Amino acid sequence: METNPQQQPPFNETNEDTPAIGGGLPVIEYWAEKTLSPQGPKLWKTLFHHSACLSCSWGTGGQKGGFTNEEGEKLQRCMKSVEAITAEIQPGVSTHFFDTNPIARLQQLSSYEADRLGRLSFPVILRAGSSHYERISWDEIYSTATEAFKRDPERVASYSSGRGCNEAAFILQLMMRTLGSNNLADCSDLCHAPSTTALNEMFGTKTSIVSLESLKEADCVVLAGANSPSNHPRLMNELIKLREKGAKIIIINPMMEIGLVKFGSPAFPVKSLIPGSDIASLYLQPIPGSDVALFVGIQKSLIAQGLVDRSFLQAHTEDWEAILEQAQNVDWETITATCGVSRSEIETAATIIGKSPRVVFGWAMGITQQTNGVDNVYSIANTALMTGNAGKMGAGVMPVRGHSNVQGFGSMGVTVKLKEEIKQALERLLGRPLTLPKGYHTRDLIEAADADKVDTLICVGGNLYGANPNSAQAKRALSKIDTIIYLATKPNIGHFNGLAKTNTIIIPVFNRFEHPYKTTVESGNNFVRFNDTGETHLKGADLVTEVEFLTTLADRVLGEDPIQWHKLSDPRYVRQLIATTIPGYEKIGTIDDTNEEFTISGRIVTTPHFKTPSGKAKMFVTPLPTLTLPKPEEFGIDRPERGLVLALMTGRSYSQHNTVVYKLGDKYRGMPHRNCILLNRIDAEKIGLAAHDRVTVQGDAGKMDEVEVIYGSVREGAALMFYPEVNVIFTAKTETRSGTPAYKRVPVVIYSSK
Ligand SMILES: Nc1nc2c(c(=O)[nH]1)N[C@H]1C(S)=C(S)[C@@H](COP(=O)(O)OP(=O)(O)OC[C@H]3O[C@@H](n4cnc5c(=O)[nH]c(N)nc54)[C@H](O)[C@@H]3O)O[C@H]1N2
Ligand SMILES: Nc1nc2c(c(=O)[nH]1)N[C@H]1C(S)=C(S)[C@@H](COP(=O)(O)OP(=O)(O)OC[C@H]3O[C@@H](n4cnc5c(=O)[nH]c(N)nc54)[C@H](O)[C@@H]3O)O[C@H]1N2
Ligand SMILES: [Mo]
Repeated sequence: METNPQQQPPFNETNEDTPAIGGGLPVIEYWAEKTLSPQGPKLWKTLFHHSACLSCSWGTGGQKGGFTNEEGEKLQRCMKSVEAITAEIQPGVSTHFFDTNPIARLQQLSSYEADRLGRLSFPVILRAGSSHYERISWDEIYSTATEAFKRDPERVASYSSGRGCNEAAFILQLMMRTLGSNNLADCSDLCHAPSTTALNEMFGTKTSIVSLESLKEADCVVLAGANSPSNHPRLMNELIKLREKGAKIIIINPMMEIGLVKFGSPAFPVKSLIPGSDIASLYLQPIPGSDVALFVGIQKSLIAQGLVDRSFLQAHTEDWEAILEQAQNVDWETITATCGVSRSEIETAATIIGKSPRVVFGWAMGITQQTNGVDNVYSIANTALMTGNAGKMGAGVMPVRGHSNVQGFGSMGVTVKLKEEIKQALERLLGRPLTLPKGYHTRDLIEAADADKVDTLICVGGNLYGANPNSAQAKRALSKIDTIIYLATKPNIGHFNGLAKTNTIIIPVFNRFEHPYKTTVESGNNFVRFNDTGETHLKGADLVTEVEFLTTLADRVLGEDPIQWHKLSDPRYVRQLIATTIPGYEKIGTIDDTNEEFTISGRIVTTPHFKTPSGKAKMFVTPLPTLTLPKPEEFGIDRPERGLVLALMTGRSYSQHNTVVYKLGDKYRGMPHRNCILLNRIDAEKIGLAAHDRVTVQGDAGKMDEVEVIYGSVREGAALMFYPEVNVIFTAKTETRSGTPAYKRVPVVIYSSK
């Protein structure tokens, strides 16, 4: 067990390269640089295009164009939007590029370099034994793909990443299920699956129960395990406005992220941009992976302070007695030793939460990417329920989602855990019962492929290779699959390292703002946006839409009976099917006539009646984790006495979107390039390291050398590195109920490279 903190938090010592606030002038400078560049006019046009932002799920794009959010508020485009669009409006990869660059050379490209190659604009294939990707005709693509999809359905799989549209997602799952496959792996398996699992059991719904409108009424927001200044910058505008109204913000994060302390928002140019606005009222820095202990501590203190809403628990929840009993019985010593946060700080948090009339609890990857991710979410929701903070305006539980349409993919049924209601609707559509095999989620897919159980894989976006832990295993597993088809807008390291045994095909697709027809996506706040048509800047490019590719393939593989796939190439018709299949999506059936974007019905809960069979929220006891780390000698290193073991949190830098790197450095953490490890000065000094020294960082699957030591405001015993590069060094443990890897508590040993 890790012991109580040797040093008292806050662990707020930063390095000389860290700015005083998050956001601020660099954001405007970046805007200016990009919008005044030769690509500027195209960028501006896209920024005003009426479509959901490509970056995160905190949705933009109301009725009035690309700059408004779901509440119709203006100036809702952040720098991440500019970054994402800039990457999409790059010139096309030249025809000769693939002819002149063998795959061996392409495999040397970094994630940053792969993205800089430009947009994919014609389909290519890498055949077994060939050294080069080469252009391929559509005829050959469809005949190869059709053969591949006629294999045993249990050996056919898909993976998807939440950038596509709802219409493509719906067709993907319909095609797979009509085939008889339930192998619908999705990036959400690596992401918010623990939230989906826990919320479904507790509230009978898999998504946030808080709307943007409701968030604005909160008196307190608890934000755990989320680096929102980077990853959901427009959530910061809400936090700024809430603090100004007098609301309290409690941040829970082992790393003191500068933008969560003070954030300068361009949306408020005078009052906030330069001085920065205060964000955190209270900043707690737990040991990575220990949030359950922290929340149980808060619950214990709520009981002691008489701040539990017992009448709410009695009237609207089930099994609440067991949760109170657990909190009462576990002793403070265990709680503080597990989470490393002092009792007085935990009590302060409890007082703020218990005395605030309306509290919203939000969280992201620091909570879900843990071996006990589902328990983490339970413990947060238990705390909300104990204080009556669910089922009213201004309160509730709010997973802060990832990709801009990841939630839409889940709603459309792209999941191995299909809702019974959708299953029945699909059966009506097919006119026959559906027997669904268990299905591979993302980690199971890699394991199955590695065990030679997969013949065919279609990847609708994403970077399956780069997103998974243990890159060597991912590469080996994918190489055992006969045919892999990648649908993508831009090349990435997965296209060069995630190669199939026989045929690897890359198909270039239109992105969201280029589609020749309208599409829809769903935000993390359960709002459905209706994206306008657009056009691509790629002259003479041979692109296809995901909808067209999938319907053509399904038509060839499955024929006309019972589904006339060619009819599904009309997205209006797909929307009508969605309206009758997907609960809460009724309004999509008429959206082409009404143009009315909408909030999905039944998702936002503002009265304490939940979608569980009893109508009550169900609570779950959350065992405290036992957090151990191996000893340096267990890593098998030469001189263990020189080694220091740390709990490594792996995640995103300021300038990347998942596996796609836009800029090499992270200026808000003072990390100048990708090959850095951020740790506490006290830890570094334990093994005689100084800032900027070079170390080897070793996990259970590999090591990285010459990693630069950067001091930062992370708690002692923890460290931070960037993915996808770091995925080379570890085999993550997987949360058993959700399948999500524990990317945020990776045991590593570091030692000097000298
Ligand atoms: N610009 C940009 N936007 C994005 C993305 C992107 O890559 N770039 N990715 C999108 C996607 S798919 C997702 S899922 C989201 C990701 O959004 P986040 O979840 O904000 O992203 P991460 O970088 O994974 O960082 C999570 C935070 O968790 C903290 N943390 C780590 N371990 C723990 C712990 O044990 N407890 C607690 N309480 N905190 C911990 C880390 O210090 C870090 O601040 O963002 C989405 N939006
Ligand atoms: N170590 C570590 N690993 C992690 C994480 C972590 O925190 N730490 N986070 C995990 C999380 S939360 C996630 S969500 C996954 C992300 O995993 P993925 O979603 O698989 O990866 P991305 O990097 O988002 O995929 C980017 C690619 O999508 C393609 N693309 C972009 N737009 C479109 C489009 O409109 N259509 C199509 N067809 N393709 C498009 C482009 O080719 C681009 O290169 O990574 C996971 N892996
Ligand atoms: Mo994600």
